[in-house]
Amino acid sequence: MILLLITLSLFPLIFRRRMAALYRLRQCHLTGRAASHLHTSSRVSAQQHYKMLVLGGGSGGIAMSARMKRLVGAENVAVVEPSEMHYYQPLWTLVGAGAKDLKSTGRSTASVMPSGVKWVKSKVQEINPNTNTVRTDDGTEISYEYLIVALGLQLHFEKIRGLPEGFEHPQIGSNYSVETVAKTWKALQNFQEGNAVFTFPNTPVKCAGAPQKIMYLSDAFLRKTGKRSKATIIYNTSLPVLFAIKKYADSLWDIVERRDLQVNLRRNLIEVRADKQEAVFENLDKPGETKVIEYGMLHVTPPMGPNSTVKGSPLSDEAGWLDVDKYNLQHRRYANVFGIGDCTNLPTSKTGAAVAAQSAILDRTIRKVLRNEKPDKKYDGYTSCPLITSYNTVILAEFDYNGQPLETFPINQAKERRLMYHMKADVMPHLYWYGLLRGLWGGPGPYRKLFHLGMK
Ligand code: FAD
Ligand code: UQ1
Repeated sequence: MILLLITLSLFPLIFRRRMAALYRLRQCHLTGRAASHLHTSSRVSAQQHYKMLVLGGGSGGIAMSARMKRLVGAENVAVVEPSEMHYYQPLWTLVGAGAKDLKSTGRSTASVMPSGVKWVKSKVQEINPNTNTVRTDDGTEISYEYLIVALGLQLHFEKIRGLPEGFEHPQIGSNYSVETVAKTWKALQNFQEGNAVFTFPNTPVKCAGAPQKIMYLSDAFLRKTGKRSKATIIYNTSLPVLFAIKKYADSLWDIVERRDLQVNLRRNLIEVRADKQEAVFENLDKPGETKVIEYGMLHVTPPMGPNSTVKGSPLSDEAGWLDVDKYNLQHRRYANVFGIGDCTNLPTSKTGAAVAAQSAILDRTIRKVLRNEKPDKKYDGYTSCPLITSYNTVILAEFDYNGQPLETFPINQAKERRLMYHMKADVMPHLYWYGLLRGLWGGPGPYRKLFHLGMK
């Protein structure tokens, strides 16, 4: 198993070298034009046109721009992204628990942008698929032949009364944003006694396991520091289940019972009175019934929703998500528009692991569309959630559109394992920076098939 892990983690590094060599060859070949191939970060000032325009430079946007560079050449690809920094969000769970440094989760957007690809450092304000144009916040119009939408989802702390201003108080944190994740670690360290409360909102979220991972880590931290006996740990979730996939939920229920963690289903956080250290929850099964809980520490998972630019465009479905075909990721009404990741209405759990699998499918779909052929490869909904259950164990949940476990390794992944913790904390970041973002990691599908050969 350790050999397998080493192979997995070396894979992107090996390919990085190969791709770098290929890139150098290409640069020599294009000597005369090489200078214009270095990507630039500039505000756009005139009308621009690109064959392949990518909206959003997060996980899906950078992965697709690397893949599209290989397909159509860097000079034909542009990415619209306003942020100077790119973050590997999955590590924020460990930052909130003091096991990783926030700095180690971020790199400059310039450093992750594939070289030669144009970085338009602006915010997309409007998408007009009927004229094949987008407008940025400085009023510039960019036209495109093909559009890839990777705008992520939006956090809505403001939908909880008392937030975001409540974060000024030291007992509250949230692993979900770069501004609030360090506050989780502060609140955990400062906790003395009383209720430690963790929430899950009444909306779709990204990485649906993250709201409870921080509870398990907090429990472990309080045990380590001798404060656990003075704490009541409460997980108030809007969902009717602890986790959507029964195989993993069964293991998690075992853990919460063993570690004396209180789980209350169908409880939704509606207000934080930070000055009084009170959190107000509504009972979703009994409209009008609310309960006030005093806390010594509060971890908030905010309500989330579609990206507002997608929602305000003809590309959205009724709920505001990007309306794409669930198998080939092509827009359902505009054939030259495609989507990936958290901004889409793909009926699977929104994760970076899902983005990885989607990037390989979308690459294939676009190759086919460019050749006027029918997309053939189908996305099975693969998604994964490494459920961190302590400072050295993980349950590696992996499943598909049907909620069926789709496990990579030929072992029972519903068991807490140290090995999977190392995968999560040490291997995955490399897979992300050198594999996914360089368009070289399309999810573990091929490895799963290899590891299960002969097992059928
Ligand atoms: P993002 O990576 O969020 O990128 C969206 C990009 O769009 C951003 O860069 C943003 O600046 C840009 N953007 C937004 N609006 C505009 C605009 N108007 N114009 C231009 N650009 C815009 N996933 C896992 O697989 N495993 C995990 O263990 C895991 N744990 C997580 C834990 C936490 C605490 C969090 C927060 C997330 C976790 N995830 C995990 C989820 C994962 O990070 C996301 O699912 C993934 O990043 C989605 O990629 P994306 O490209 O769709 O969106
Ligand atoms: C994955 O591919 C991925 O992307 C790099 C993650 O980070 C966002 C993950 O957390 C996971 C679990 C996967 C799936 C990969 C394997 C090897 C199971």
